[in-house]
Amino acid sequence: MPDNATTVPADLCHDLAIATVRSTIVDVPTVRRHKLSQTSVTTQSYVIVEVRLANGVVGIGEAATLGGPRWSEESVEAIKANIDAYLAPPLLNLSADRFTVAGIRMDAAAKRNNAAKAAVETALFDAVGRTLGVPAAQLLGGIVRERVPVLWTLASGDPAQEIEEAERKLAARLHDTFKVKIGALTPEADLARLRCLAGALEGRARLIVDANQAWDETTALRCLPALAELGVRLIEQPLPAWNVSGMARVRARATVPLMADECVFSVHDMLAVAQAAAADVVSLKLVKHGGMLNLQKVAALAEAAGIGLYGGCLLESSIGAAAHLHAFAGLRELGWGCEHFGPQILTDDLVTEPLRFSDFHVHLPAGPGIGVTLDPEKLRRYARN
Ligand code: MUC
Ligand code: MG
Repeated sequence: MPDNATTVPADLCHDLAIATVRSTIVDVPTVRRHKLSQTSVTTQSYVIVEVRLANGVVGIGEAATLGGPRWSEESVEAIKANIDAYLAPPLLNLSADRFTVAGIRMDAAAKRNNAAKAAVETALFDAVGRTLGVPAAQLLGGIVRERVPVLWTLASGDPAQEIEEAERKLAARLHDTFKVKIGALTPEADLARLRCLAGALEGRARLIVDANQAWDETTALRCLPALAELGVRLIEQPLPAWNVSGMARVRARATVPLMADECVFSVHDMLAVAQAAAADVVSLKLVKHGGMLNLQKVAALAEAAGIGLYGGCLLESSIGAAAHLHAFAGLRELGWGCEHFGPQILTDDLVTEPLRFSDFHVHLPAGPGIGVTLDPEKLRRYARN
C-alpha cells in the first residue's frame, strides 16, 4: 500500500513523516537489590527511543530489561543495535500515524525483538499524540480509567527487610498488595519467608507470588496447599515458560488462581494458553507483546477466553510505565490491577514530572502523547556513553 494512502490532510501527512530515530542506553541505580529466581539487579538498564518527525515534534519510548538477557532474550545492547540497524531504517519517511504499517515493516525487518519494537511504537504514539494534542490512550480507542490499583514487589529475600518495606508502603498509602519474588531460595525457605510476611501483614495487605519459572510441576503441586493456606491470591509463572501443559495440570488442582507471564509473549502464545486452559490471569507487558496494538490483541484474546487481565511491568521508569498506563487505560477490564511501581524503585527518574502514586493507585499522566516529558539532563547523566 502506498505511504500516502491516508485520510489525513497532505500537509499534516508531511508533518508526521518520521525524520530520525535515536536510541540511547541508560543505566539507573535501584534503591535496593531486586532478586528474582534467575537474576538479581542493583541497576535498571533501558533503551530510550526518540523519534523526531518532520514537524520537529519528538516522541519518546522505552525498552526495559532486567539483568541483561536473562528475563527474556533481549539485552539493551541488542535492543539498541537492532533498532539502529534494522528497525529504524524502514520507518524513515513513513507517516508516524500509520502504526500498523510501522508494525508490519518492523516485523519484516526483525523477528521477535518485542521490547525494541514496543519502544519504537511507543515513540510513534507519543509523537503523533503530541502533534495532534491528544493522549496516546485516545488514539488507542479512548480512556476507560484514569488510575489503576498498583502493587509493590518485595524482592530482597530478607523477610525482616521486606516487612519493614511493606509497612512503609502501607503507611504512605502507596501499596496494599505485595508481590513476593520466590524461586531464588529453596521452596521451603520461600514458604518460611512467606509465613513471616503473611503473619506480619495479616488483614492489612494482600500477597501474590511470582516464581519466575523456578519450579517444576511436582514442586508446584507440593507447595500449592501451603500457598493457599497462607492466603496467597495469585501464583505467577510457577513453571518454565515452555511447560504450558504442566501449567494446565497444576491449575486443574489449584485453589489459588495461576497467572501466565513468561509463557505469553505473542498472540499465538495467548491462544495456546487459552486453549490449554493453563491460566486464570495473564500479565500484559509491552516488552513481551511488542507494542500497544499487540497488547490490545493479547488482551482481547484473553478476554474472549475468560482469562483475567493484569498490568505487568519490567521495572520501567516513568516513560515505560506511562506508555503501559495509556495501553491499560482503554482496556474494558483490568480486574487484577497493575504493578507499575518501577519509577519508585529507581533512585532517580528520567522525566521532568514523575508519575503520580496515591491512595494505592498509579495515575494516568495527563497531556498529549504518553503524557511524560524526557529530561535531557537526566538522559545525559544516565547515558552509558
Ligand atoms: C516479572 O517477572 O514479573 C515485574 C515486577 C518485578 O518485580 O519483576 C518483574 C518481572
Ligand atoms: Mg513475572
